[in-house]
Amino acid sequence: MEKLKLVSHHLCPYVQRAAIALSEKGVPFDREWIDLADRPEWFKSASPLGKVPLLMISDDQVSEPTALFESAVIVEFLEDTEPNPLHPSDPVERARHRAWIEFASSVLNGIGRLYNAPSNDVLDVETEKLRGMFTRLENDLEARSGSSELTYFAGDRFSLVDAAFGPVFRYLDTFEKDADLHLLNDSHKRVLPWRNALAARPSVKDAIDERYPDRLRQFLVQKGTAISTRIE
Ligand SMILES: N[C@@H](CCC(=O)N[C@@H](CS)C(=O)NCC(=O)O)C(=O)O
Repeated sequence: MEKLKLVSHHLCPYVQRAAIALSEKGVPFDREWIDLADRPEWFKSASPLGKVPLLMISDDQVSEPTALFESAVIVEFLEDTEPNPLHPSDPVERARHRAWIEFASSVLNGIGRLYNAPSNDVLDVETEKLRGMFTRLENDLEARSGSSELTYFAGDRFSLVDAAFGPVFRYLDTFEKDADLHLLNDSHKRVLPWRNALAARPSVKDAIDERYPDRLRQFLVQKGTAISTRIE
């Protein structure tokens, strides 16, 4: 039988996407955590871009495992091979979901720029840009849902868009609690309950270990950037 191993880093949101998809599909998998600051040789040869996640697929004990790289490719592979679809069946809807997953990646890039901001002025600019992105998301949710409630991005059914945004919203917990930095406000009427629903979803909770909040806090403190000075 095929064995799957997800090569992971404790803070990586793209690793979390793959872990969430595996868990939602009920697929058993092992994890191997690596230190990106001290990459093992086997990882350097297995990962063409030097990045996590990797999904290692072993058919038997004899041949070398196949290493899939890029989270989007990994989750699409799981869609192709495993039960419990996380994409809609309608092609237009499916394409729209893929586009919002790209949007989630752009938000992650914005989060990277935010925590790397060297000064408070740049931090303010990046904060405003991210608020604008969450407002764009809010407007899309509002346009699609009308007066009905959406639990997840597409309603009651958990999708890969949710797997992409669960790790995005997780950053906000630390930004709010440790740096008093708020990217969402009361105008995000649909984004806020969606964020709460994702935080309560077992697959999203289990995508990290219990030391994640401390590790992220430590990572932000060690950055030595504007956000570091906001964390005591
Ligand atoms: N497009 C990639 C992004 C993955 C990525 O950026 N991984 C980061 C950690 S979150 C990484 O491995 N960085 C190491 C590096 O860039 O050298 C994906 O979706 O898998």
